[in-house]
Amino acid sequence: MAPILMSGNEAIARGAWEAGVAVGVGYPGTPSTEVLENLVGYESVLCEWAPNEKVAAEVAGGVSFGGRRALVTMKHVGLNVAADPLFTQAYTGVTGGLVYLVADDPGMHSSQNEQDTRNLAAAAHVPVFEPSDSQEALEFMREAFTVSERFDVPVIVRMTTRVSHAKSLVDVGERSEVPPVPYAKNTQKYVMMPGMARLRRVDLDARLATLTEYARECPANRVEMRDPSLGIVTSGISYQYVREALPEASILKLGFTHPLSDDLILDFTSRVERVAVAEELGPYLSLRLQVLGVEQVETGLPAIGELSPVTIGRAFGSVVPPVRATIPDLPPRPPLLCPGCPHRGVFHALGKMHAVVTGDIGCYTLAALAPLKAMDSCVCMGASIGMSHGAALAGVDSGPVVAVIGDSTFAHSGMTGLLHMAYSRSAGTVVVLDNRTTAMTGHQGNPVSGVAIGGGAAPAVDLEALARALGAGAVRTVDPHDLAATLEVLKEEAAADHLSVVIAKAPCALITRDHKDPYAVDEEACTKCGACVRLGCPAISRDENGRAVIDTSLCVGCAQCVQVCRFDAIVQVGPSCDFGGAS
Ligand SMILES: Cc1ncc(C[n+]2csc(CCOP(=O)(O)OP(=O)(O)O)c2C)c(N)n1
Repeated sequence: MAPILMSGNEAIARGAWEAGVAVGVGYPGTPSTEVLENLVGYESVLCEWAPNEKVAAEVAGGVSFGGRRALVTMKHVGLNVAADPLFTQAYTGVTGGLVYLVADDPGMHSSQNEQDTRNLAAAAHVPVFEPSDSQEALEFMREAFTVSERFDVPVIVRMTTRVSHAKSLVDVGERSEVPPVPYAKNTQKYVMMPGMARLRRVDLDARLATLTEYARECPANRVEMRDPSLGIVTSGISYQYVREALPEASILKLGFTHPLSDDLILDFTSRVERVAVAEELGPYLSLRLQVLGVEQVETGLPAIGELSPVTIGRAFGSVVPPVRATIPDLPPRPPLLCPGCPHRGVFHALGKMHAVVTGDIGCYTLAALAPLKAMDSCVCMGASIGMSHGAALAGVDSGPVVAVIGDSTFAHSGMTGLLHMAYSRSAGTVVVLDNRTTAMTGHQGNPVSGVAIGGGAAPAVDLEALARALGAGAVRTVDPHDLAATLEVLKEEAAADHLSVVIAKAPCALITRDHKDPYAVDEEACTKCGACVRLGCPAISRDENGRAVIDTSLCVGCAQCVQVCRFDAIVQVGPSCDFGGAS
C-alpha cells in the first residue's frame, strides 16, 4: 500500500489498531483528543470517553486485567489525575498490554501549565516511548504493546503538540488479532495490600533492570554518526529540529527514553569530541548525562517553551531562516466567546454583581478577559468549587463568592467539590454552565450531554437530581440568554443562606442549528453608550464615530445585546444571506 499522509495522532490510532487493541478510552485534552476520535473509526475496537483520566486509566487497567489490550489517552495534565492508578499499575503489571498515550504541550498552546511527562513516568517507574514523527508514532505504539506484555508493565507513549498535529508519510500495516488471555485469579499480582505490594515493588525493580537492557538494543534508539566534532543527544520533535539546523552533527536519537541505557549514552558520548543535549522542557536527558559525568556544551537552550530549528541553530552558531515570516503591525486579536455563546449571559450577571468568581477550565475561561473581566481564578479542572469554599473560609467579602464550572468539568472533577461543600455546611453558590457539550476541546459528548463517542445517543445524567443528591439545598435552572432572569436568580442564590447550584442551561451556539435572524443597530437610535459592546460579542464593534455596529454575518440572533440596550437601538433584520430560490 502507498504511504499515507497522517498526523501523529492519526498514526497513534492506527498503530494501536494494528497492535490489536480491544478498547480505547480517554478524556479529551489538546493535543491528544484526535487519537480516540480516530480510533473509534476502526473496526473491532470499542472506544469510550470517560468522565476523567483517572476513570479512563482504571477502565483500561480493567481491560488489561481482563486479558485484552487497552489504550488510554490524555493530555499531560490528565496524567496528574490518572497518576494514582498509574503508579500502582506499575506494581501490578498487566495481563493484556496497557498503553498510556500522553500528549505534552510545550509552549502551552492550549494548556494551563507545561509538564515533561518523562519526569512523572520516571517517578512511576514506567517505560516511555517518544516518537518524533508519524511513522514512529505508529511503530512505537505497536512496540509499546509488545513491551507492555513482555515486561509486565504499563507503557507510556509521550507525544508533544508538534508530533501530534504535524503530518508526515506513514507506511501502514495490517491488524494483528491478539487472542484474549483467559482470566485467572491472581491476588499476589493484583491485590496491592502492603504485603503483596512490597513483593511487587521488588519485582518492579527487576522488571526495570531488564527494561534497561532492552533500552540498549531497542530499535527506537539509534546512533547516527556523522561529524564526530559535535554529538547531540536528543529525542522527539527536537530530533527533527537538530537534523534541520545541524545536518552534519552526530546524533544519539532516543525513541525509548525511560529507562535510559547508560551504556548506550556513554558509548556515543565517548565517540564524539563535544556533547550537547537538545530537548524540550526537561531537564531530563541532560540530568542523566550529568549523573553519568558527561561534560556538556553550554547551549543556552531554554527549558521553557518549544524549541525550533532556529533556536537550535542559534545555539550552535548556525543560521536557519525562519519558516514563516511574521507580519509586522498586525492588530492584536484576543480570543473571545463566540457570538451567541450562552456563557456570556452568566458572566454579564456576575459582573453586575461584582462577584468574586472562582473559575474553571473550558471555553468560559475567556470570560476572565476584557471586556467581561468576570473571572478571578482558574487553576485546574474542578478547582473552582473547592476554591470558592476556601475563599469563603478565608473571609473574602469584596463581593459574593461564586464558583463557575462547565458541564464536562463538573462531571470530571467538580462533583466531589460540591459534595465537600455540602458536607462542610457551606452556603456558597455554584454555577454549572450546561451547554450540552465539551466545547473547548471540539464538542465531545460527556455524561451530562447524553452524547456518546462517535455521536450516538447515551444516557444523560439528570443534573438537577445529581446536584440535590450531592447536597445542594437549592437547585435552579436558568436560561442564560435571559439576562434579567439569570441576574435575579444569581443574586437571590448568592444572598441565600444555603448551598445552591444554579444550572445555566442552553446549548453551545456552535452545536445548535437554532440560529435566529440577525440583529442590526439603528444608527439614529444608538447613543454610543457602549453597553452592547461590553458584552464582548465578536459580532459587535464600534464604527469610526463610536456608534455600535453588528456584523450580521456573525450574529446568530441570541438577542443578549437587545436586552442591554436601553434605547431600543438594536432591531432584528432579515436573514444575512438571502439567496432566494424556489419556493
Ligand atoms: C486534567 C485535564 N484534562 C483535560 C483538559 C482539557 N480540557 C480543558 S477544558 C475541558 C473541558 C471543557 O468542557 P466544559 O467544562 O463542558 O466547558 P465548555 O468548554 O463546554 O464551555 C477539557 C477537556 C485539562 N485542561 N485538564
